[in-house]
Amino acid sequence: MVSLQDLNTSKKITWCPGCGNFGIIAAFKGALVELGLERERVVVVSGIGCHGKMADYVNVNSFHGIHGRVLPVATGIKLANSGLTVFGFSGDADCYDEGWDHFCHAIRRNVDITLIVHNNMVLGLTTGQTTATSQTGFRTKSTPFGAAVPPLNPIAHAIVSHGTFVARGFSGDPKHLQGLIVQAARHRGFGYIDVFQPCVTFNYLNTYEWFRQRIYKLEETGHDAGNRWKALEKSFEWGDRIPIGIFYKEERPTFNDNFPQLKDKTLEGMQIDKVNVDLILQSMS
Ligand SMILES: Cc1ncc(C[n+]2csc(CCOP(=O)(O)OP(=O)(O)O)c2C)c(N)n1
Ligand code: SF4
Ligand SMILES: [Mg+2]
Repeated sequence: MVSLQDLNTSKKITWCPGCGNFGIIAAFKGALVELGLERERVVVVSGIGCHGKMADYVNVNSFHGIHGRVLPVATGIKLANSGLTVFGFSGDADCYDEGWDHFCHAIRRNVDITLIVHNNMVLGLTTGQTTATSQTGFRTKSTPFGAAVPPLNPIAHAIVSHGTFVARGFSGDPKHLQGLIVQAARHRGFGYIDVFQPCVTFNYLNTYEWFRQRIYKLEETGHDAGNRWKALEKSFEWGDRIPIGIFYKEERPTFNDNFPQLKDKTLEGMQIDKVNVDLILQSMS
C-alpha cells in the first residue's frame, strides 16, 4: 500500500505560491492512499501547461504528453493494459481548446479512466491569455477589451456526450475533491472531474474568494445524480450560486467491454510469439 511519503518526488515544485494546483495534488495523493493502490499499477498522463507538472511531482508511472492529447494517450494505455489505473490531468486550454475533440469522444466511449481538469479559466504557463472557459469580459493581454465570446459549459457537454460520471470540485476544498477523485477512480467507466483551480498570478477575476462566495455542494441539497435532466439543469447554474459535487452518474459498459479480445484480458499479457509481424508489415508495403 502506498503512503503519502512514497508519492513525493525529488523535483522542485515551481508552481507560484498559493496556486490552486497545490490543492489538487494534495487531494490526488490523499486519494491514492485512500484507494490503497500500488504505485506500480498507477499511471498519470498530463498535458502541457502548469497542470502538466503533475507528471513530475507524483511518484507513479507518468507520461507528460503533448498539448491537448492527454486522452488519446490515456486511452491507449488503458487499452494496452486494463490492469492499470489511469489518471489524466489536463488544463482548460489543454482539454477544452486544443483537446476538445478528444474530450467528447473519450466520454461517449466510456473509457475506464479518470480525467481531472485543472480549470483556472486562463492559459497559465503562457502567461495569461483567454481559454474556452474564460468569463465573458475577462481582460487579458490577448483580449485587452475583454473576452467577447461566452465560455463553454464543459459539464453540460459531458452530460450530453453520455458521460457516466460527471463532477466538479474546487481546489480550495481538497478534502471534498479527494472524495470525488476516489469515487471517480472506483467508477467503472469514464470518471470526469472539472476542478476550479484559482490561478493566483493571471486570473484576477476567478479567485479563491470569488469561488467561496458562490459554490455549494450538490450532495447537501438532495440532488438526484441518477437523473440526467436534473443534472443538465444544474450544469447551467452559474452566477451567485455555483454547484460542485457529482452532477450525474450511471453504469454502462466500458469501451474495453465492447471488444471480446479485451474484455477481462490485457493486451500486454497476451501471447504474441506465434504472431508473424513480418507478414503483416509485408502486406502493407
Ligand atoms: C501544440 C501546442 N500548441 C500550443 C502550445 C503553447 N502552449 C503551452 S502551454 C499552453 C496552454 C496552457 O493552458 P492550460 O491548458 O489552461 O494550462 P495551465 O497552464 O493553465 O495549467 C499552450 C497553448 C504548445 N506547447 N503546443
Ligand atoms: S501561473 Fe497560475 S496556474 Fe501557473 S503556477 Fe502560477 S498560479 Fe498556478
Ligand atoms: Mg488553464
